[in-house]
Amino acid sequence: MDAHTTHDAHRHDGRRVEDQRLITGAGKYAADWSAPNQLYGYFVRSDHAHAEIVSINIKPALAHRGVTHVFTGADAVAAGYVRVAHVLGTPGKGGMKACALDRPVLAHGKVRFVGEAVALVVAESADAAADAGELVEVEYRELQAIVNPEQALASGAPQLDDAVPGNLVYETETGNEAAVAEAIKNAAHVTRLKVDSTRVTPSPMEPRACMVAYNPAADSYHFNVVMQGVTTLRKMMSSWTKVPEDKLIFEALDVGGGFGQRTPAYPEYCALMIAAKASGRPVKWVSSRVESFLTDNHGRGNIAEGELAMDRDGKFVAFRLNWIADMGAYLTPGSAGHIRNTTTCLTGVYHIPALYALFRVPLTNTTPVGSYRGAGRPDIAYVVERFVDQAAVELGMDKADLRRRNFIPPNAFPYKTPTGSVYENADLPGVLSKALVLADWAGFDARRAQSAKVGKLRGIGISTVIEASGAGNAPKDEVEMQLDASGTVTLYTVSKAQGHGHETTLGTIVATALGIPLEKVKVVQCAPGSKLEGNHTGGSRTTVGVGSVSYLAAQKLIEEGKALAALELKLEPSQVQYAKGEFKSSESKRAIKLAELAKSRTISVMAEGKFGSTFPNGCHITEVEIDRETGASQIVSYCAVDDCGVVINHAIVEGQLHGGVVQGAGQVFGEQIVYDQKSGQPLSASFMDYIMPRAGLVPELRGEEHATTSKVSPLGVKGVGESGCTASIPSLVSAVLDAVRPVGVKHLDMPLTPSKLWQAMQMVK
Ligand code: MCN
Repeated sequence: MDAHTTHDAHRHDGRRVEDQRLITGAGKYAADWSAPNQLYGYFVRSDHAHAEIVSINIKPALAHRGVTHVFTGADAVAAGYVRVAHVLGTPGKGGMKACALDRPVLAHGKVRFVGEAVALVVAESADAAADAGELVEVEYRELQAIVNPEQALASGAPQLDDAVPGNLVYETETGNEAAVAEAIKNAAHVTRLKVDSTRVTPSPMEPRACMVAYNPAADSYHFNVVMQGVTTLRKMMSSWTKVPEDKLIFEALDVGGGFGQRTPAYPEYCALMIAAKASGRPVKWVSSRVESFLTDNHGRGNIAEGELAMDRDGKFVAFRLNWIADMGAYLTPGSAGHIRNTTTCLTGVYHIPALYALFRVPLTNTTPVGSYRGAGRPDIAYVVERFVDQAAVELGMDKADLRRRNFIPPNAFPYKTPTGSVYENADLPGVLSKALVLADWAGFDARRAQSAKVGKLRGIGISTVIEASGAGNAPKDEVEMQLDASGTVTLYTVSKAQGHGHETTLGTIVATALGIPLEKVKVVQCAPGSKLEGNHTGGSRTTVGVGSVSYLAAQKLIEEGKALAALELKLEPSQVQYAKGEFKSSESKRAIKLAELAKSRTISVMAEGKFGSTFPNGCHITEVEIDRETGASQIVSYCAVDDCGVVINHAIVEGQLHGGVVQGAGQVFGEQIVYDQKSGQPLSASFMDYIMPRAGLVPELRGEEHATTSKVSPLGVKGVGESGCTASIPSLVSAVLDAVRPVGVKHLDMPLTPSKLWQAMQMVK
């Protein structure tokens, strides 16, 4: 039976088993954890973008009622908590090593962005800690700040740190520069463009929170914290603090959104360790939303400029990019991902023989940038698709035709890209054709004319994208499966859902493989102290990785069960068959149920696997209407055709796409982190001035699946968690530009707010 049929045979009705708990307020999030005798932490934060710390006076704060301790950068340095791990480890251009600045968990000597933690006040109540925080006196000597990544790299820019010459943290390149230069010189047409994948903040619903308790007997630390899985967090915390990994124990039950931002270690967690150890009591901190804006890693923040060259027939011959990846004041573990994920799909879904890209990472006085839903994937898809759209306009060609003409043909898979990635499989023309029909591409002119009658500008947008899912940094993905006397199968993982419905989907994989009801499967994620290895939930890899090993574990349980049943039946294991929770043999009248096997002892099996990348892909076609009088846009049609391989749960996949699409639309139409260019002060640090998408932004999403089965996973699955984000951004920008192009607006960067569109239309009047 192939993977597809297996899953269709036992398809769950789509309802998520975790929802009853989550929507009735029975979830337990990080701030819900409390411990007897706990203290409360409050962080005093820098209000300067770049300054020397001349002095800190903590005495008035210490004297405040209820305050037990105040910690500063000196304590962080004394603890040795100064060097955060990052993974920009591969030598860059000319063998360059990344100039990663030390990052004490409480600023020491200097502050480098607004919001950086300077002191931790610990008190008997959260209010006392916050009030005393106001009494910490920090004297700063302000230094010139740079928040604009291009200005940071410009010649003559002020040097932000002696350790980072020219403010260039890292530079790397890929491809063949000479071949590209030659191809561009000889090309029939060259499209030139500069696009900005704007800096945004992921904004999960649940703000960061962390409670740390120190156990002196074991010299260990227990964390209740928002997270996306244990492995990356534990490694980073250990490397920052030098506390061995097995002394760091993490616990979370529910997590209210992560989007990559909840993966890494943050300085606050390490500072709380200092406090918990010094006070001998658990210390709890819950972030405010303003702190989230200032200190949770931001996302995107890329500027790309380049050329796409083509021959007389519109066939792409070369692509050159000059890419600036703003990673802020300090590197984060997500920093490398931004470049790696971008490079993996640098030519998108197209066959482009010659390629060269230069990536530069500047030092700026801004919040660090980390992974955000796609972590480089939406950025490169956006850039490539903008180039292709612009080329179609310049050549006077249909946007869909130009894409089809340049697609990697189905028979070229597995396809090795110029950067060395191997795309496993895809049916790009099939996906496109399905989407064109679904969206009634051919009927657009009539709809545009209809909109014009009511004074609206209508535009159609398209994106055809591919991205990597699966793989991961962990040496392997591992799960444990236990069968108990009640017949319940419990699956243990070290990945952690943040709203994805893994209790349902991983449970479904196991229930399907064992032929038992989903109610008989329990999924336990990140049990404290678990010794399992595995990737965190991110990179849309949980289904490919953890899902696949869960399936393998079920197969092992069946094999082990056959051996045990054979003993009971006095037969050979090969004489025993298994189906739907029962072991039977034609040699015996007796059937043994799973539960019976475990009546005297819990049966446990482990499974592991290492999975490579799978490549989900899709085509999203969107239509917008723009009001000429106000510049307001409305999405009037959203059609998505996606290939995420075999689907485990159709409702969850649709939900994932919808969520991703809305996040993409948020970036396109409103979200943007803005800094004052002179002072470096953030100007969008609350939902008053940071425009989150509202429920009405994206109308009904019409979607269809177009699966090609992955061979990387025994389940045939590819990831889907980031697909909506990756495809929506280029498609929606394409639609808006298509709408305003007839009135003379040729190019705009996100966010496409009403005022920006209105102003652009006024300028060309
Ligand atoms: N799925 C499926 N069939 C497939 C592929 C996936 O049924 N062929 C299901 C999965 O089993 C899972 C969900 O869809 O329940 C997403 O699966 P997958 O693509 O494997 O991605 P991950 O579970 O690893 O999730 C990570 C991905 C990323 S990288 C971000 S960021 C993101 C996202 O998912 N953050 C999210 N979706 C999110 N959804 C919520 N609610 N909250 C977040 O923080």
